[in-house]
Amino acid sequence: MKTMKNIDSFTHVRGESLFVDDLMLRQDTLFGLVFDSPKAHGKIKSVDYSKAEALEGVIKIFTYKDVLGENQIGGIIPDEPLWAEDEVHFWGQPIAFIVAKSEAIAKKARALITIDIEELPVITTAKEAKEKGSFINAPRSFNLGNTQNAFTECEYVFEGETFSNGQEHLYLETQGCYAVPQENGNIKITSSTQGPTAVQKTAAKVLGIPMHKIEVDVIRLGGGFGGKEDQATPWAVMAAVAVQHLNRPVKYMLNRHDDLRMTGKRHPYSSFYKIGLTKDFKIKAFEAEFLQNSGAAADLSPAIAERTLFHATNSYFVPNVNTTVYSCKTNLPPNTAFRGFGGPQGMFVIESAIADAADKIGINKRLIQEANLLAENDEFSYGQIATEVQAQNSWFSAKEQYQLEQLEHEVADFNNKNDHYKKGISLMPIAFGISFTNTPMNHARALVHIYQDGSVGVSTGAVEMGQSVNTKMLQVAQSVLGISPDKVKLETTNTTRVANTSPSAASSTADLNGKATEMACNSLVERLTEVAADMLSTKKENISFKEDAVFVNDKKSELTWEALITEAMLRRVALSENAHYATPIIHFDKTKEKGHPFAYHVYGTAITTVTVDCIRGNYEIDSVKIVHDFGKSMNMGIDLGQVEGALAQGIGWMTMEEISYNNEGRLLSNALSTYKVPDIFSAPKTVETIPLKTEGNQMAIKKSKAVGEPPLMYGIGAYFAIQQAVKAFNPNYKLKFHAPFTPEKVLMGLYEK
Ligand code: LUZ
Ligand code: MOS
Repeated sequence: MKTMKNIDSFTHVRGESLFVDDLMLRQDTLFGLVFDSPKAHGKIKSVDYSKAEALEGVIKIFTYKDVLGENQIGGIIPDEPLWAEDEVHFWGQPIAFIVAKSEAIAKKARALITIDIEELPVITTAKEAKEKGSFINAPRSFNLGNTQNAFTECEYVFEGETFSNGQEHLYLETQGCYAVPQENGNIKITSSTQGPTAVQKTAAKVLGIPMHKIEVDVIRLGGGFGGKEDQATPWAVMAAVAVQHLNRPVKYMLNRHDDLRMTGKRHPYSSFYKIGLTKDFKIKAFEAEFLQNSGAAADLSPAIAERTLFHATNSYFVPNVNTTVYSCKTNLPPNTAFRGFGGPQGMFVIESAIADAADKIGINKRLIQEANLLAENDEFSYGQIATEVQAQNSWFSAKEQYQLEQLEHEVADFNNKNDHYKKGISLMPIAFGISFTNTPMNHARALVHIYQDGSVGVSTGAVEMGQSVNTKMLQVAQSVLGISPDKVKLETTNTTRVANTSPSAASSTADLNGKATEMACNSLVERLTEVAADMLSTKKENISFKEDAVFVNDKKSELTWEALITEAMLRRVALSENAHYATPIIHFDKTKEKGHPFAYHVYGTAITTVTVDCIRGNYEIDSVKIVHDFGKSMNMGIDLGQVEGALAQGIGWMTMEEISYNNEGRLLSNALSTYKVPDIFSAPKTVETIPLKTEGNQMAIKKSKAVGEPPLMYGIGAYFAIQQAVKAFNPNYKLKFHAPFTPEKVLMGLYEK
């Protein structure tokens, strides 16, 4: 397999790639630091800044009083102040922004601030919030058929409860920004954000100035995973406020502790399900109530809640569905986007319901899964008709290519022969919808310049965050123009070159920005074709561009790319092009909760095998064997990296990453000593990925398929494989659906009576 390397790999391995923290600073640069709430809920009686302000080197301490525009950063719902005014709603909520001559001074100053808070009752769980009627917005429901009637016709009906915990993004690069004053009150912000336009728009609103006065530039991110879709914004805006007042550059990089404490995470969910099956194991009806722990402000919670409903039946066809989600307002930091965006939380519930049903009926879970896989023209609960479905294809090809029955045999055999180690095996199918569920967000633009020496610069709205989107954009430009990769450069993501962008999110960045790049390059090709046809005295239809040259009737001519560009310049042909792409077909009607929100779905199946140490309760993931629908992958190396990375992240979420807040709303897992993420020892011993042979999708770039988020949900398989192993050791174990399945919980399950 030979694919183009990530174009950043050379500078990455040499440590030369630039991130916010690597920027050369202007000499007069100042350093910011947030003073945040030491309580989860209360009224601010007083704050004493006098000692901090008196400290040598402290320039100014900013609060909501210094906001000249609106003290408001809420994206979907305006319910979040940049700085707290008279109340605090979560531990870690920003109250003030200290600007000093050095980070060390700012830190010293922070310790000198005293605050008096009159404490109010703290809610940390979604269930408690629901009991108290504390919600972000109205609940949403997706319905299909009639579940009440359907349950009466079912042979089996089971009900139960699940919980899945939050997850820390743990991007290698913490949140940060550098804001620099320009002339006339303009400000340039370099930010580690997935959403440059969100930063620009929010900064303009808070500062009370037009958007054109704010330029946001993004070089690349050291990881985002959703954590920088919305939550890169406040730090950048605070720095911009300081620049507005001081007319000096301000830098703010969060240290890891501050980042962990002050930022939101994946949403924990408490859920209830009711599943009804016929005697041949068809899921006839499914009901679920999802309680999303949204935290103290909306952030992206309503959109995430919506995606939970979209994925509540995973890759199964269920004719009668009734699902409701509540965004529950609690006193935790506002939870936010995280790879999968509520989808994984939804899928965990139906997989739990199926496991529960299988256990109680006394059959293998996979028999129920297999009996219900989506087929062509099946209807999702939200009205979209499934087409080009690969649910059964991926399932059965995983079964065959990995010889599932043999694997199951080996597990059973191992379990017969071993008393203190037990193995478990599970299958995890996925179907993940591609597009922002909020239809108006599905657009992107690209700006392509051909310079007069034939080299090319490409700007798009895509943010490079390690997913290699820039490499894919380069491949698009280079292949459409028929030139070698080294002729193309990807520019930074900048709001002055590509405006009004949607964040790089929803697995859609390469599709949306790639299509725009393709369109811009096609327009350039069209124009250059005319020049070439004229120069070579042939018809336009005979011309094509390949190998840095002009081809006539598929034969290389004398005319090189460079010579063509030189001539095009002399003829005053425009060598720049801007293109706009908006995903066709998709639509959604929220008043009916029906429509066709997704351009397409990504499918796949993973087989996970684990070994549990039944003395200690710890476990190893032996192998994960995947059949994944890449479409016609543009770059297999990059796409395999996405599958493996997402899988590791999914396994971490399901098995070991345990976010913990105490009853007062204080984050206990506030360091990597108390928050365990997968390392090389907890990674699966082997991961195999076989690409499903499919046509690919027209709606995706170059008939590939989006790959960023879908494979995360393969990690859910680890939960159920461990559960099987526990059950093999202890037949009395009652299935619980409470993720992560940590070694402590495994141990309790192994010895439960
Ligand atoms: N972000 C967003 C997302 O704003 N809308 C979405 O539908 C979405 N889906 C996945 C990940 N991020
Ligand atoms: Mo997202 S969860 O920023 O794709």
